[in-house]
Parts: sequence; C-alpha cells; structure tokens
Amino acid sequence: MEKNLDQENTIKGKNISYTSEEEFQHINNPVLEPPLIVKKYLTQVTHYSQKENSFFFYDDLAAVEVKVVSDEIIRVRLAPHGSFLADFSYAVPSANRHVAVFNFKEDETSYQVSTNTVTCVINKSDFLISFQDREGEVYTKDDSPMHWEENPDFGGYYVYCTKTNEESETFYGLGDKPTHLNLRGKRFVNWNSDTYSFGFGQDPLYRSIPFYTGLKDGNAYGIFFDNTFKTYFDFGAESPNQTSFWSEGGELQYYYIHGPKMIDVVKRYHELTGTNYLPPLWALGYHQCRWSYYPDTKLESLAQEFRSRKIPCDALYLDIDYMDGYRCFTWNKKYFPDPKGLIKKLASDGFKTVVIIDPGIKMDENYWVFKEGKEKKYFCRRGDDYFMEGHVWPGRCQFPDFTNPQVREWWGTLFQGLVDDGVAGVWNDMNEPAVFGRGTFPNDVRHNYDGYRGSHRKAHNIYGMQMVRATYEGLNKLFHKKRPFTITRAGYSGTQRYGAVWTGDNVATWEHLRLGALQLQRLSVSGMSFCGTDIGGFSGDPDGELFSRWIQLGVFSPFMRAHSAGDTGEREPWSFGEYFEGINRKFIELRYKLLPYIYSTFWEQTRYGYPILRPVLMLEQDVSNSNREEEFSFGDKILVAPILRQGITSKKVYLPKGRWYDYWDHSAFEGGEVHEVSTSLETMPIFIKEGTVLPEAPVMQYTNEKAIEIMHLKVYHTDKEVNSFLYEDHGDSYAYEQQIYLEKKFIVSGDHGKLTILQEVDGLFTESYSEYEMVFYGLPFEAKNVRVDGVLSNLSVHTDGFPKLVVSKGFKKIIVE
Ligand code: MIG
Repeated sequence: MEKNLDQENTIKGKNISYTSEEEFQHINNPVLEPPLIVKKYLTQVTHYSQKENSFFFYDDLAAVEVKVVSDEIIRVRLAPHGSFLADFSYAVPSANRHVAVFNFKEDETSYQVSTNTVTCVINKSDFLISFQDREGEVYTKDDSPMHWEENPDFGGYYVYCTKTNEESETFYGLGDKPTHLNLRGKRFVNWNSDTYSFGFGQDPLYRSIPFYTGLKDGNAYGIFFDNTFKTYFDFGAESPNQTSFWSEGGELQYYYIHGPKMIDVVKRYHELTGTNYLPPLWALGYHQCRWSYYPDTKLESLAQEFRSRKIPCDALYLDIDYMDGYRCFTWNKKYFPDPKGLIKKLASDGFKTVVIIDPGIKMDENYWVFKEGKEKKYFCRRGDDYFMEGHVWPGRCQFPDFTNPQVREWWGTLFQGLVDDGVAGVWNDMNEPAVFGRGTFPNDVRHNYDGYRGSHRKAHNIYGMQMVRATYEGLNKLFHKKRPFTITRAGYSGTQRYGAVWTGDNVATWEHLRLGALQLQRLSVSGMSFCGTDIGGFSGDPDGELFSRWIQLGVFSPFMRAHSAGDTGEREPWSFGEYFEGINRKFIELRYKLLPYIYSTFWEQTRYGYPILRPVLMLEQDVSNSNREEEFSFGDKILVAPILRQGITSKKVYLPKGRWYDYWDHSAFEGGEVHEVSTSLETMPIFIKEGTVLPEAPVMQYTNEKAIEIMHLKVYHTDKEVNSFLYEDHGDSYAYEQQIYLEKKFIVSGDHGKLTILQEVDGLFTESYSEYEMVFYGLPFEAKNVRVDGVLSNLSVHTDGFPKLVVSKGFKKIIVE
C-alpha cells in the first residue's frame, strides 16, 4: 500500500506530526499556520467495539461502523473524527432495516462480520474492507482505505471510497444516465438538473440514484451510496483498476448488497428503499398529454376524437396553462370556466384528468397559497435569512421547503380544491428544483431536512422527492380509499414509493428513441420501475414512422404517455394519417389486452420488489450479454426488441436460452442464439417465454369500461416446469391490503405428449368472469384428450386454429394429451 500522508503536515518546510499535540504545544508562536488540509486515509485498526448488530472499528482518528442490516445487506459508515452523523435517511425508512443473524470473528490479520450469506472482512493492518460469499469468493474489495478531506468552507468532509475494478468487471444502474447500459470506463455526477433536450452521454440529468450493480465473474453485488450531496461515481475512468465513489459532503455511508443474481441485488435494494406503490389500473393505460391542451372545449373534442376513432385512452393531462397566471392550485377561468363540469364530463367518457404542479409559488399578496406559505414561514430562505426568490413560469416565486414535514403536510392539503374538482392524478414538474437563468437554488439556501437541517448542498437532490412525497401523501389522504397517481421529474433513491417518473424533455429523434429504451431499462434496474419517456419526443417533430415505433416502445414502457412541447405539430395517435393511425391503434389496443399481465407485473414489483424491465443480461447473467441493449423483458414472460432505427424491416434478436414463442404467429424459437426477425412497421418483435400462461383482457376503450366476461389465457408449451402469475383486484382501492385480491399461480409442465396446468389461488377478491378461455400454443402433439380436475372435457378450435378450452376459473388441474 502506498504511504499515507495524512499524519504528516508540512509547516514551513518542516514535517510536523499532526496528531502529536505535544509538538503543537511546544511551539511558542500560536499564529503558526494551521495544518494544511490534505486527504486523509484510514490507517490501521487499533481496536473495535460492538453494539447489537453494529461493529465499530477505530484507528487513531476515525471510526468505521459495519452494521448487519439483513442476511444479504451490510452497511458501512465512516466517521472521520470518530463521531457519526445522525442516522437519518430519506431513502431508507428505518423500518426497512432488519436485524439478522450474524457472527463475529477475529484472527491475526482481520475482523470478520458475517451473516448466513456474506462476510465483511476488515483488514487490521490497512483497514481495507472486502465482501465475500460463504465460499470465500470476493465480490468487491477496497483498493485503498476509505478517505476524506476536510471542507473548510462548509464544514464536514469530502468523503471517498475506492474499490478495485477487475478487468472483466462491468457496472449497471445509476438511474437515468443517458448512455450505454454498461457504465464501465465512465464517470458520473449526481446533481438533479433540468436538462431540456439533453443529449447522449449528458450528465447529470433530472435524478440522483447513487446505486449501482457490479458484475464480476458472473457474480453480482450492489453498492448503494446513501448520500444526498453532490455525489460522483467513477467506474475505471480515471484509473482502469479502480471504481470510486465520493461526495462533496455528508457521510461516507454505503450499503453492500449481495447477489449473486443481478435481479436479487435489485430486489434487495428495493427491500431497503421501498418498492413502487401499486398504481391504480387506469394509470397503466394509454395517456395523452401536451403542453398544453386548452381551453376546455379542446379537451372535450380530444376526448371525443379518441372515442370516435376507437383508440383506447385512460387519461388526459393539463399542463401549466390550466392555471391562473401559473399559480398552483388555481384555474384559468377564461379557458376553464367550469373545471368540475369538464372533469365530470371527461370522466363520464372514461377519462381521468391529471394536472401538472410546480414548486414555484408566485409572490402575489392576493394569492392565498403565497399568503399562507408566507404567514406560516414555509418558504425556503437563504443563508442570511433572505427568501429564496427566483423566476419560473409564474414570474418571481418563492419555494416551499418540502424537507419540512409541516410543509409537506400543508402542501398535501392544498390539493383539496383540485380533488373536489375531480382531478385523479398529479404531475410534479420543475422539482430539481429548476429556476430560470441560474438553473437551481444557490447552495446557501437552508432546509429543515426533517429536523436534521442542512443547506441546499445537502437537500438539493432530495427536494424533488420530498415534493412528490408531499403530493402523494396529501392525495392519499384526500382520496380516502382510492389510490392516487403521481409522476415526478426529479427524484432520489426511494422516490419510487411516491411516484412514477418520466425521463424529461427528450427530442423527437431516432437517437432519443434508443436513449429512451436505455434509460427505461436503467431506471428499472436502479429501483425505479414505474418509468416512461415522452412518447414521440418532447421537442421537435417526429414523422409517422418514428411516432409509431415510439408507441410500440410505449406499449412496453411501464408508464405509457405521449407528450410534446407546444411549438410542435399535433401529436395524437391519428395526427400522422390513416396508415399510422391504424398501427398506433393496434399497439395501444395491445397495451390494453396485456393489462392483466402488466398489472400482475406491477404487483410483482410492489409486493416482491422485482424490476419491471430487465435487460437481457439480467435474464441471462453472462458478460457476453452486457452490450445487448435493444431487447429486454417486460416482467418475467415477455421479451421485446423494439425497433429503434429508421426504415428497419428486420432485426437481429438475441433470445436467452430456452424456448420462446413469437407473439404474433406463435411459432417457436430456440434461445441461446440470434434470430433474424422480420418486422414491418405494422409489427414488432415480441416473444413469450415457454411455459407461460399469458392472461389477456378484451380490448376496452379505457380500463374498467366493462366487466371482463371471460379471461383469455394463452398457454405456451414447455417440457420444463414454469410458474406464471395473475394478479387481480378492484383496480383502484386499498381493499387489496385486506386480502381482497387474487394472486393466481399457474404451474405449467409438459413433455412431448402431455401438458399439465395447475392453478393455485390466494386471496379473497371475486372476479367479474366465471370462465377462462384457454388456447394452447406449441403443443408438440395433437391434442385429443383434456381432463379438467379428472373430468373429460372438450377441446375446440380457436379462431387462430389452435386448440382451445373453455374452463371454469376455479379449476385446479388440467391435463392435455
Ligand atoms: O419549463 O410545463 O419537462 O414536460 O410540458 C418547461 C411545461 C416546464 C417541463 C416538463 C415538460 C412540461 C413543461 N415543463
């Protein structure tokens, strides 16, 4: 190890030991220059102590805490001068910190803190920390000891952690970074930024997710650096053998999350930071947005247009022009003289109304929100107590301090009027926070930080998250028993608990379509599964082909919304002529057919923490897949390869090992190889995994338009045993928390002459239908016999020519021979 310079400081060319107080005291001149500020490294462990599931290790100056959080998660914290900061995190609710079974060992060279699955080794001589599994396989280890540097201007420290980076190691995650999936060789910074028309590789963007997954020798682990200050990540950019992360302040505090499967790393990250809330079903339909639709008659004709053209749609959005002079929580009475009437009318035709909200509150003494906020001292202030004032859409504004719990509570109540008017969802914009001209707040703005206080350096990256939290929690109260829907632009780890995210102001280009596919996969493996892009591109004008291809990606985006800036051409599914309208309708209809599957996939995220979009690498954890970026799975069963390039009529698609079925013609493909798939504009490559039971609903013009009379189940043959899930509930209430839901498990197994389907049902919900219509694909034999719970039944032929069975939803076992 290189020699540490930290204990030596040069004073007038003479080396003086910084730690030796005596030497200082024997110097007569008290105005001698203080010790120079240098980077200090941990030296060697002198002793340790234990408190419950935390172990503390010390050198001359610093303390390090190693805390067992769960069987697979261990937290490391550094206190440069021995005192830790308050243990508070917006990302990790304290209830998510479990105590597990653990073990402690000391030998000559090291201390070892272990759980049933992972061991954290702390070297005595150099304080290097490593993590290994039960077999002693090292997943990640320090390259140099944790280090820090005092920050004389603000207090506190710059804090650093440097791990070794093996040549074959690859890295994933960090949220919305608009670049290739593998982050190796790159450096990033996290500082939430309003980045209109961002470009490939631009950094930072709107969100800060300081969490990555490393993959080394087929083994995955995660590092979550829970620090809200400006953080940096370097994956071998500066030095190819090192991966570093550091911050301009706060604590060096990170969670090691064990794999070895990538999907489990993400799942466990969700255990720490929470999963997406279960959205109302309508939030998963198609949404139409624009900056802006007004006046009221425009919304009415838009709604009519959708219905008369028979293009399904669940939500229409009101961008900033619905407000009176951009004052939040008000209506522009000229454009919207009767908002309640309008929203009711739209609702009667199956449309939910979602409105935008911004953090900037117009400074206007006659505006109740400003007056109340001012009286209650809810707006952010500068270091010297001036108000934080800046220009945004309404003109000169002040900004609520969403890090104050009272302010969040208050903000939540402000939605009363909009909720009374019938608003069903809220879109939180500009919450990086964005300020015209200077970009964001200056660093000296002070924040409550839930009582832990901090300047904007500390609160910047969580400002947006706390805004959408306030919105979500407020709506939740006001809606009583209904689930709200919220989206946010800015966010930090854990934001998934309060809202969906969209990728911000993208551009109507093919490159941005590709970027979108990357960003959505990345957000998903970074713990933000409920994500979408502005379909069609926010700025600029797509042609019909680009728009339709974007709609196709949209079907497989967890959040499906078309949006566009005001200075662009019309951007509805019918805006590009009849030919494209037909394609757009077909794919939006596909989204609606797949809703039972999509909703079940959300349930798997909410309940179990599985990411919704999964890169091929996550399906097949082989480093040769690390550059496969243009195909991914949506949930566990559907693999798609959206067409992301102009003029393409065929695409090479890699299918992971196993058998797959073409969604359109049901033909079988062997995985583990690349297939050339022909794909005109009217189609796109969609594959279903063998053994899947894929539920499909009848097409509706909006969710819950009518009761489902019969549920379609597409059953794909396998010679393995494969589980599928179908989750159903009311779609918009909290009854599911009282077990009023159904979680159905289908277990499919087969061989060359037989296929068996078992059904297990859990929960107390009652579906509207009483039968399934099952169609069997890929049977390697001619089906002659079918027995349902031992009773011989009849197969018929489905319109597509495949064997079909209509069967009671209560069946337990079906055998097809
Ligand atoms: O300064 O509300 O990203 O979706 O349409 C622009 C107007 C403010 C930025 C959002 C965009 C929205 C727009 N907003």
